[in-house]
Amino acid sequence: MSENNYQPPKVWVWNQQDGGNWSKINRPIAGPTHDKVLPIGKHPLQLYSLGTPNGQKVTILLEELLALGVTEAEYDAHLIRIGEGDQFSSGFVEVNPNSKIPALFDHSATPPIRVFESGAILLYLAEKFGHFLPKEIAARTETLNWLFWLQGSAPYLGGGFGHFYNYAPFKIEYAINRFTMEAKRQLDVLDRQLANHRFIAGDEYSIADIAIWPWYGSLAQGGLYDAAEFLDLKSYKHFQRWAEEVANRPAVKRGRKVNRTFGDPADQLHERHDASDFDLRTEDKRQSK
Ligand SMILES: N[C@@H](CCC(=O)N[C@@H](CS)C(=O)NCC(=O)O)C(=O)O
Repeated sequence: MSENNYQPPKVWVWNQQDGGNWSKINRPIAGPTHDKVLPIGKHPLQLYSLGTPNGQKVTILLEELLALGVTEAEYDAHLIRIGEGDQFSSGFVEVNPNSKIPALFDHSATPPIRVFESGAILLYLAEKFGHFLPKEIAARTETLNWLFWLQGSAPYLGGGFGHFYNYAPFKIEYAINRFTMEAKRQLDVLDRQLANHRFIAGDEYSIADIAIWPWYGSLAQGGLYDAAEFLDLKSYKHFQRWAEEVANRPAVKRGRKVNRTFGDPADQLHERHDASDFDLRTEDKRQSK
């Protein structure tokens, strides 16, 4: 194994040059960097987000609710470009003091309710509308087990494996080994659970699937980090079967497009204010005008 000779100093001092790809946005302090009010659209639900896996969780749930005919779940999705520091505006810090997408204001309440942390947003919307979270105590608890599992596990996949395998300015064998081991262990957890269940928490599609798919399902389909071969993803057969079934749901396909700023322009809907935006305002259409 390769080594280096770095010794931590007595007191850590921030060196902005050290941050690799994310050095522009990573800071050791919280709080706003500039004054800016958030835009407010026409629906009660105002989402401030970006089409990363954490952002996709919420737009997939909202599209699933709308597909069930829950018209009160209509929403405006405003784009927060985290690479440009939009998450540090005074308005965004009011909706999420942690300065991370996704964040939601529900204006159907007075004063409006703020919801941050994608897991909290999924729980809030599932409870508010009474879908995708079973009411019976055992099934509800199992669903929440997996929702909390995802919130605790995904940072090892994204901030750990994804960071060191994909984003770090140089490859560190120790870090890649440590987080690959954990990512593969997590994949095996999912594969074993899905060997006996159609969906993550049982027979019913739920916010557990909606939370887990954008991270692990997308990874399974080669959509994250281009690591399918490295992680030998095809060997997790039950997990692959589930990933494909969820990916084929029309609401999942729509939810993945919202606030997306990368990939095929036909799959990017930077802002969503109306259901017709999927037909009229994707980037391919906007660019050809
Ligand atoms: N635990 C949070 C994580 C959210 C998160 O990490 N969001 C990232 C994008 S996926 C972000 O906004 N990063 C901006 C930053 O770190 O400044 C959640 O689940 O909502």
